[in-house]
Amino acid sequence: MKRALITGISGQDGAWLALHLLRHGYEVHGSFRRGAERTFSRLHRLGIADDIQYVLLELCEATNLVRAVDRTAPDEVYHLAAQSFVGDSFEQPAYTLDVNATGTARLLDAVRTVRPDARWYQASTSEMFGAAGAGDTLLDEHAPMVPRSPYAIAKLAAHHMVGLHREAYGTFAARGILFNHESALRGPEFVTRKVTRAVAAIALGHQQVLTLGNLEARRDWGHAPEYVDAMHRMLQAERGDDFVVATGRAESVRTFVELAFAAIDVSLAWRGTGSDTVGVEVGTDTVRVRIDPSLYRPAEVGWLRGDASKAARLLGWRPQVGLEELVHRMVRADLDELAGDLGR
Ligand code: NAP
Ligand code: F7E
Repeated sequence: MKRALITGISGQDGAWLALHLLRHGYEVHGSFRRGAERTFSRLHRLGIADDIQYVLLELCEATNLVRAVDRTAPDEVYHLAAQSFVGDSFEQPAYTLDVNATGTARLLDAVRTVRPDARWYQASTSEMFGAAGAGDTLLDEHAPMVPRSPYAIAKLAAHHMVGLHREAYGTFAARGILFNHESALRGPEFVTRKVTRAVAAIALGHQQVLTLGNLEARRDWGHAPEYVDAMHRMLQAERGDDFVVATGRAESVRTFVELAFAAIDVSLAWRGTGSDTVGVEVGTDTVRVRIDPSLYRPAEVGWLRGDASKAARLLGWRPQVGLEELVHRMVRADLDELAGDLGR
């Protein structure tokens, strides 16, 4: 039986990956940190909270990392833990660097010291491409990296540090450059879940309007459970390598919003421009979407679209669930969750 250590088990990907590895017969150890989300609601929702062995792990502290790796003795380390919200990284740049970049360096060193043969998965990100995505450039593993946020800069530093361990110490290290992936377990601060929750609340009459930032940003949104499968495949390959994981289709936040409202049979008509834009429910005069410029980012990544043909060729990985289906599932799940909460 293989043993996996997943850092960040309480997050969206941690939960989906734990489910995937349990189904593949793994002994799964999941890290959590003191004082954070202790109920593991996502793991409970997937019905696997009692199947995980938990280990305390804080990336900002070095010695506890050595103990965590020693106690869990993993064959595979999936390093997912991070300050993952780009917006907050502008408010907390040094903290984000500490957790995402220095924290990764600390954990790499702990693994090299205690468990040098363990395989490493690095949660790298399309945000590292940043400005290079402009003009609908199709981004693959060789595209330039021009980060535009403290989050992306920290992740790029970690990406390089993992590459260095591969080269300098012969570590089996895979770097997954994952584009945005979403699900009903997505954190509510990210735009997709913010939209689908609000749309569900509007459908149930508990919210009137959804307030957003930049509607024009385009993202390549995929289905999270498929993306954790790609992570696993990367660590079963013959050697550690880099892979873009994406759908190849980018749509705007505006389009995502339209699809979400369509899932509750509401059509939107857009009026105004820039921060004066409003989305009005067709057939009524009710404003359903408005803009709050305070939600604009100090520097924005306008366009990200990925080319996952290497993952298809070498890992046999291909995206399955399309955007319309993804949005529909997320709205449906939020309707169920909200209706359940109201029933309690
Ligand atoms: P998430 O839901 O925000 O989960 C992040 C996890 O990291 C949580 O378990 C969190 O614990 C933990 N964590 C945060 N700070 C920590 C610290 N100082 N020490 C230890 N643990 C800490 O993120 P996700 O969407 O699952 O993403 C997983 C990883 O993939 C992240 O590294 C993210 O940057 C990267 N990524 C995500 C996407 C995407 O579209 N989802 C795309 C590319 C890359 P708490 O519950 O205690 O906060
Ligand atoms: O923003 C725009 C916002 O916060 C997407 C993380 O998982 O994926 C994620 O990062 C876009 C941006 O995700 C709102 O300006 C408009 O252009 O959902 P997001 P993200 O920044 O793309 C990457 C791949 C990661 O690696 C990250 O860890 O939507 N946007 N209005 C908004 N975004 C938010 N959050 N809230 C709004 O109201």
